[in-house]
Amino acid sequence: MNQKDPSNMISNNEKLAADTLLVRNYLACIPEKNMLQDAERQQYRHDIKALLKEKNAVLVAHYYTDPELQSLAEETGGLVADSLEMARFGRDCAGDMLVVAGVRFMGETACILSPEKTVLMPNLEATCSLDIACPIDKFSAFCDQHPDRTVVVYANTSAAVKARADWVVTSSIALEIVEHLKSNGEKILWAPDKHLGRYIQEKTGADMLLWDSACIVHEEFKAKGLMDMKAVYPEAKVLAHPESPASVLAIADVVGSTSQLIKAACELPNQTFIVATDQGIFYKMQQLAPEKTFIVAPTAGNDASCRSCASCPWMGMNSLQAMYESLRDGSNRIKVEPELAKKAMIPLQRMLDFAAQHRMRVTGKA
Ligand code: CIZ
Ligand code: SF4
Repeated sequence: MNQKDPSNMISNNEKLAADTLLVRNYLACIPEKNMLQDAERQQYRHDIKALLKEKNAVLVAHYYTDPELQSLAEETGGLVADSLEMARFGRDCAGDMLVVAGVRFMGETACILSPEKTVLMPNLEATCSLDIACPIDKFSAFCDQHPDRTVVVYANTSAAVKARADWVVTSSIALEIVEHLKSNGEKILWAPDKHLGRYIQEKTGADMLLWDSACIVHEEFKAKGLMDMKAVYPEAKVLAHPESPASVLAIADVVGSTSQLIKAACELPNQTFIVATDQGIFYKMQQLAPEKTFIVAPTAGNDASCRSCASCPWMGMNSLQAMYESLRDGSNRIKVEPELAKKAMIPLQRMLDFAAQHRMRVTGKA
């Protein structure tokens, strides 16, 4: 699919609207975390800790998940991180089982990198608007139309899409990888996030053909509201994830992946930050910089008129109760068919090798 093919855009948008509705309905049916009584929450936490131990399982949680799960991961020797670190840690940690609190592509990646481990997710329905908007059949046809281009896909894609790619990238390493490809004279086909793709294109000057889809959370940040908020907090720095629209990035003081934004929040001397990414990240920012103030960037709407209000509905499917049940029953096991996993491993491994070498170059440490 490309921008010039409106029929594809319509069908993808319809699918996305339907999926968003499905998620909203689903969330309406599960108990709200703040509706859990304190004693009930404590019981779940206690039981999850006991089950993790009993099953020799490690909990790996994304920065966008409920702080309740992030703290559980930390307290049990697991990890809270971005998708690149989650993948690396999951592969390298001892343990027979990984519990991935995040969205489906993260569970699939864990499964591909750690075929010997059992990988569970609290909810297998937790997907991502970017994954939904990049179905393998259309993506594959798009690649076939451009055989001269190196195919680079964002980690937020299905295992099948990864298997069709030359490179997988996450937002924390995308710029460096595209720079590298450009210096080799390669032309790029990029999917699926158009905002991140355009941002990288501008930064690197690489020849990139972009797939046309977006994250429903980041797309809702609006430049006008952000300008108004900056007027109220003139001392604040604006931190934005590159999945946000160009008009928002143009106002931001720092544009970066989740880990890069957390680093900026800690290192910059400012006291106040307006943050344009999923609110789950505030847990880690506040933990590392307790004396600072973090404010969520304004979104297009509020509550009922808002598709996400800076909270990913799919990340929100990771509840304490769902995690407890999946661990107790060994349910929601994520599997990737071995042949497909083998193919998807190639571009994933390329990214991990590149990241390790890059880290070596930058820090002198592997
Ligand atoms: O790669 C990830 O973890 C995501 C989805 C965002 C980011 O920038 O870290
Ligand atoms: Fe996907 Fe956006 Fe949710 Fe991340 S925040 S999982 S990119 S929909």
